[in-house]
Amino acid sequence: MAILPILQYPDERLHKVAKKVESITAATRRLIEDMAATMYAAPGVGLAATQVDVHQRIVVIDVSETHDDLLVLINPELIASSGESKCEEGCLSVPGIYDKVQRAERVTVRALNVKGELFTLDAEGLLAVCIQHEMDHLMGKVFVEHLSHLKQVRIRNKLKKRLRETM
Ligand code: GNR
Ligand code: NI
Repeated sequence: MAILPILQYPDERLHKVAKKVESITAATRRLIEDMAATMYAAPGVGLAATQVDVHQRIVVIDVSETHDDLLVLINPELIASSGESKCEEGCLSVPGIYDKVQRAERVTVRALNVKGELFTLDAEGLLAVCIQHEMDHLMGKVFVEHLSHLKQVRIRNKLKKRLRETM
């Protein structure tokens, strides 16, 4: 298992749109293992392949406190959503920035698991937020893009400044 480097906003590659996984191969399974290791090491509750510069529709999530409930979503599709909730979000690609984002309260997602089996999942709470956050990544969208333009400019400047200071 390997810990993969996570792209940091603003990086153009975070805006690439991921492609559907056509077949789940040994390389796919390896990537998923590495993504899980990277998420747990960060630590984070989710990671989209986009964040590790792989532009395929693959997501790993674990919102359990014990870090032993890995959810793998391959080619996830949102088939239903309802309600509204505003929750404070953060992102491994936007370190140190937290802000509230309006999302659906409940979602139903359909995806393939690692074995290539189709399954459907109903989610609410943090899991529902996380699924929507990760599916945004697959579409090239980072959570800060849900915020006002002024906030986005401030976040970009702050991160660029921080990047300069650590060089
Ligand atoms: O670790 C993460 N925590 C989190 C908290 C609230 C809403 C979404 C998230 S996802 C984030 C990990 C990440 O960046 N996934 O893309
Ligand atoms: Ni994120």
